[in-house]
Amino acid sequence: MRALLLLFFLMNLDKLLKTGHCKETQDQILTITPKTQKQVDILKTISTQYETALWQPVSSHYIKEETEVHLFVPSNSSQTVKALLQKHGIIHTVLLANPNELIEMQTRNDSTDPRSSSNFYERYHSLEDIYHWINKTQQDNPDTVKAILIGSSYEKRPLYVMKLSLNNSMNKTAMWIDCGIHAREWIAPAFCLWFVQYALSFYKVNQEITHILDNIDVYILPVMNPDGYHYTWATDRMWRKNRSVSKSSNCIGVDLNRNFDANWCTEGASNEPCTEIYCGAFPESEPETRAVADFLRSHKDSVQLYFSMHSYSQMLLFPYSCTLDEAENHQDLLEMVQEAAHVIRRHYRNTYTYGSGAKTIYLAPGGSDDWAYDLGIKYSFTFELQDRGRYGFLLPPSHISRACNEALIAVKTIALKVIKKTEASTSPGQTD
Ligand code: 0X9
Ligand code: ZN
Repeated sequence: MRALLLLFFLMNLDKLLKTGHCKETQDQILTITPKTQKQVDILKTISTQYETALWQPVSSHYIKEETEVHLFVPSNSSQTVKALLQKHGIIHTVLLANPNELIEMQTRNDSTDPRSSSNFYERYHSLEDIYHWINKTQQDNPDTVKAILIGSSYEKRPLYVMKLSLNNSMNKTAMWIDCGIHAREWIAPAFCLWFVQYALSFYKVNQEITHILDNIDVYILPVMNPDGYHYTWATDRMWRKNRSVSKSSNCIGVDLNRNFDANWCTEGASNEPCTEIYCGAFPESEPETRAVADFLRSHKDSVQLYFSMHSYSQMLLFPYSCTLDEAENHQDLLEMVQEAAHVIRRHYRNTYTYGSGAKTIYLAPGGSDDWAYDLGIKYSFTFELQDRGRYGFLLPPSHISRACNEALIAVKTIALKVIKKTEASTSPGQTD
């Protein structure tokens, strides 16, 4: 009988581990708040020497006392990591006990023909589906939507910018929105799709978007880091950087938001290819960065407003992130994000913090928003969308609609303010 029981146990061990009835063997996200410098150092060691992925902050450089750390711990390092934490008296709680279920939930719905479904925009989509959607959106709206190929990624995937031009009036200025610089921040590409759909459906219906689109053309890059995004669907949901191969190391990927030419690779970035904030070999070394920078350089006379969409932590940021110095129009930018945050609070009862990047989160040089600002796009913003750390990067599809609507209302608020400010001084726009 005993032998039979043992046999049954062994036969089902694999199932038991996978279903999580044995908790220790599941992937988990832990919340840890280090209380002393010693605990900070131990956490830095754990997050760099053991198989884990930092969710918050993005790199061990930023770990400090009394500040919450979110750490993804895969099942195979769970015991070791927890033993180390315990040994050093570091208290942890489990933020997410079931990340694999959430990941499954996020990808499950991408059925063979998701484009026909009514809630297409309330789901996450694979890169292939997003390419298909770009194409279809252009075909369905030949007079108003144009897909412009601005370059290709390291692995030679196309980078398409969608130009929305709803009104043919002359001398229009433009705004730019990019999504998905960081691969694992899936809510960002979902926002770009949401925005396009909203603009096309509510032009001449909603007064605010009509006024915006009557005055501004919109350039939208739905996935700035297609290689990384594809990799998060195929191999590693936690991947952040692009997928370029380094000449000097076996580690893969450059943080595209450290690769722009804005105090490149100074404090807050790293020249070590194995870190999450690797700045690359030189500014604009990455084809994705180069394509965006080239496009914006050649459209800088018309583009007046720049948005870059990220997650998570609910923040509305503006330059600078690469220095503690204030931007020349700091007060204007502050008023804009302040009003946007108020509007979000009023409509959605949700709290967004705001301010210049360096003072609100951390010094982070080489970012697209700072670079765009220095190019002359004086209204430049980075949004960190939902949530504040309940699900982190694994925001369930049921939250997409709220997350996108609140970001949308913030974009609209800022765009309307920019139109007001620049009404008197519009310059001729480009034709492409
Ligand atoms: O660190 C970043 O690149 C952004 N945060 S994230 O968690 N999405 O990685 C913040 C970017 C703020 N702007 C600049 N650093 N320029
Ligand atoms: Zn990001």
